[in-house]
Amino acid sequence: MHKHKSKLLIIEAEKTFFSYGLLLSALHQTLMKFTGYEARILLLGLDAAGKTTILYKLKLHETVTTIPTVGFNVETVEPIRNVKFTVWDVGGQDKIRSLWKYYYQNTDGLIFVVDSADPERFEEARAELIAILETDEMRGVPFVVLANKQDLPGSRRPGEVSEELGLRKIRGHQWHVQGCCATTGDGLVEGLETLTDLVKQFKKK
Ligand SMILES: Nc1nc2c(ncn2[C@@H]2O[C@H](COP(=O)(O)OP(=O)(O)O)[C@@H](O)[C@H]2O)c(=O)[nH]1
Ligand SMILES: [Mg+2]
Repeated sequence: MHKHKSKLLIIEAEKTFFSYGLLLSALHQTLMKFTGYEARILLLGLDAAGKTTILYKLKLHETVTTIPTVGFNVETVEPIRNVKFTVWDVGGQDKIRSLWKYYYQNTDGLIFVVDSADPERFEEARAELIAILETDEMRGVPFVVLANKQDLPGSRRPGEVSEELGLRKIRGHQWHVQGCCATTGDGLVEGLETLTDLVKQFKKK
């Protein structure tokens, strides 16, 4: 009986290791599609949406440089040469909003993370996303909304998150909604893959 149990445990551990390895190699393959040119990706969302968890899950934290700017922390990550992710919390920071423009420049793609289990903040998230997309520097930039925390009971499905954010009314940007769970990694590579394709189309223009 005991023997049986420990064997199960090992199989379980291997499975976790295996899928984690797969996640990282899939991420690497996705990012490698960018080689040959520079790609600048913004990873934004309200506080507690799951941005830092995503960086850790994708093992992007090892290269994080935190730039403490007056009022907000900017994290910059370069997982492979010439591919740069810049991360900060958006929301309720009107006084420092003018500083963000500097980071918006030359952006090729946006990942906007939403906590799908917190519908009370959908409206705030929607307003922030619209404000970001409306700045001149972000004109035409494609984006992927990560409808995060799909594992939590009561979390809204990607379609509903899309509806609440009014994505269909947004003009001039290619977009996609991807359900995900940052703690397990489910959906993260799929979301990045879609963004990669959208960015490549955008850059061709
Ligand atoms: N259940 C669940 N919790 C999550 C998920 N992603 C993030 N969290 C939790 O949500 C909280 C905020 O996450 P964090 O990454 O710090 O958000 P940030 O402020 O956007 O960087 C933390 O307690 C995370 O563990 C998820 O997919 N599922
Ligand atoms: Mg964070």
